[in-house]
Amino acid sequence: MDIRMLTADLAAAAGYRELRRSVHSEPPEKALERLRAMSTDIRLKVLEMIDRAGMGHIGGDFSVTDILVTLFGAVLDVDPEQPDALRRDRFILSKGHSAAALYATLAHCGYFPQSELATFTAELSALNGHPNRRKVPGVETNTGPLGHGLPVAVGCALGARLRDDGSRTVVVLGDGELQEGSNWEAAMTAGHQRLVRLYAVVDRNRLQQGARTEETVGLDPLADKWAAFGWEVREADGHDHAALLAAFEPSTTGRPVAVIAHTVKGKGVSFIEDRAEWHHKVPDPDQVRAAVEELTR
Ligand SMILES: Cc1ncc(C[n+]2csc(CCOP(=O)(O)OP(=O)(O)O)c2C)c(N)n1
Ligand SMILES: [Mg+2]
Repeated sequence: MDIRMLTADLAAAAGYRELRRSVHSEPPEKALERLRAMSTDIRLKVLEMIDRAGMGHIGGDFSVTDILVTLFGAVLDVDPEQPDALRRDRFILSKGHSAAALYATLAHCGYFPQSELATFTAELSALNGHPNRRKVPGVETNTGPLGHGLPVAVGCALGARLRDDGSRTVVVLGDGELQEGSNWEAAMTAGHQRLVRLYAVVDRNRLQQGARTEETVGLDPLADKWAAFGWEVREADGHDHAALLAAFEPSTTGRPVAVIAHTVKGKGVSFIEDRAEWHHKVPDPDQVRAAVEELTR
């Protein structure tokens, strides 16, 4: 099976503008169906990119896919044709190692041609292993060194407050990433400043590189930690688009919102799911075929 043909077909079936329109005009079930189709498309693209490049972080990519799809498919107020418009929601993928999932999502939405995805990590490609704001439209800040996305997002949210333009800032963090102390300094500032339009999403897959978070530096009770730093905390199934949509409703407490998205690292392919070694293992050709079969079943 040629997965390139397959992903192109799926992308055509769930075009970005159509998807965005449907969120507002179609019955919720129909819109959710489209988001689910977009998630399948993104996972197939990621698989294709990593297969071609021979490198990548498939576990974290599949973990965060449904979060990215919900955000870009239905939540963020952004215009791929004007990625630098002053009034726009800001999105930061702090766990920058999941760049392939971000690139596939941005391309799906029309930030750049889907054909570019084939260059992932190639020499001179804009699509490096970690996102670069100077090279990729839609990337707000460079990420990769973990622990920097939330501090930058707090700055974006303070800027939006000064502009008073109503825009939101959304940052996605890995759970292992939360072991970086810089996050808690930023969280404390956001809570103190009551940055009500700031959302921090934790991709809570309970795995980091090579091990479980709770066996490395434990994070639980994670909701209590965010609450203690002055955040409104919401918990959601990070693979349920409807639950994620609800989690991005405006704050009801005048506080920044922490969304703890309970996820499965490698979600969608059974032999990749919840296994530490699939943090950055690359599937062999038989595994690629098996993964495509499972994702399109
Ligand atoms: C400051 C820093 N230290 C170490 C790394 C290497 N590294 C890349 S991904 C990763 C694990 C991250 O785990 P988590 O945040 O839980 O991400 P996910 O499970 O979603 O892949 C590590 C240690 C890094 N990128 N930056
Ligand atoms: Mg993790």
